Amino acid sequence: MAGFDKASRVFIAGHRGLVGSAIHRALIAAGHRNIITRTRAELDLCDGAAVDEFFTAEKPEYVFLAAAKVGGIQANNTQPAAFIHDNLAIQINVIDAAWRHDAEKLLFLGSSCIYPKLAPQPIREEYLLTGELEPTNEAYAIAKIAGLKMCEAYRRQHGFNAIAVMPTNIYGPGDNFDLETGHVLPALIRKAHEAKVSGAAEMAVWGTGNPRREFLHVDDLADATLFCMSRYDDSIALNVGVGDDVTIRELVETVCDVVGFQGALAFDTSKPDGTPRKWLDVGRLAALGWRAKIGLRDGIASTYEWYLEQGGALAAE
Ligand code: GFB
Repeated sequence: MAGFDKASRVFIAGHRGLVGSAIHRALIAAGHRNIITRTRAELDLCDGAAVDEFFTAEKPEYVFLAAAKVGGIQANNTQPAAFIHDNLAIQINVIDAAWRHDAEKLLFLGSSCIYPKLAPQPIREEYLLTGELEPTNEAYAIAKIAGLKMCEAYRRQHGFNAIAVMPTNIYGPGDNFDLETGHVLPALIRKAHEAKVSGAAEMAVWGTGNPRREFLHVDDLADATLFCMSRYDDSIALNVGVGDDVTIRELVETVCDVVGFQGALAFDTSKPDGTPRKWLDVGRLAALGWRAKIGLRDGIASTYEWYLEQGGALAAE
């Protein structure tokens, strides 16, 4: 077997999502010639029989499992059944089919929210399952933990080369700018832009502004996933982050500066803060030779540019 190279048959599950589309761009940029994709209309990953048929026909050698039901704090908090159901179904169908149809390797994407709510900071990989989860995203976290454990179990029982990475909060082109279901960074870009355009005196920010979050540009994450697909073959799910975090207040100040909104900030404390902090220890991946390259301010500026290119608020529809 030649290993993961430009001729490998690579399936990106979820190639239209934020992460999957970045992996798609990165694979094309790296010269991959055999990339297999399916839209949701072509292949429903929650449908086990359809997934099996797809693997029988296409026999992918390398699988990036980037398909997931994701959302911000509000979506997670209000749709727990959909988050646990869809994520478990996708994971069971894709991981199992990849193993049964003799894929060489699968990369699964976890998330930093699967660590305990009050984990010591920065969060090391071994803190997984050492405490209570954050209630606002418990259903999503349980599904993602099951995915990691499935990779571990298939490696142990079947010798299947399934690896996992745990990205911190991701943002970038292709993000969801919907104010109800999206994450904080795209929501703040949209709010600051709309406040500037309408001449509003203030913009609303959820929670107290005190929680701390770490933000990783999705192109950095895609680069890390290609790096791991080429060079990492172990059962420990690797943290992927930038090694640095900011408060939500600091984040919104940078966003307002980039966008050019100079009005006031109105913190709405009827909205949840979520986990107080989730700052990843990225020492393991750094020791293997990978580091994030895109700074937060530059990443926000290019994401804002992308948002404007999509027609501003229309990008959210
Ligand atoms: O990004 P976010 O929705 O999710 O919110 P989490 C992060 C923080 O930003 C919270 C605050 O403290 C929010 O209250 N925030 C301030 C806002 N203004 C806004 C706003 O306009 N919109 C949003 N969405 N937040 C998610 C998990 O947690 O992180 C998911 O629910 C997932 O499971 C994701 O893992 C990475 O960082 O709190």
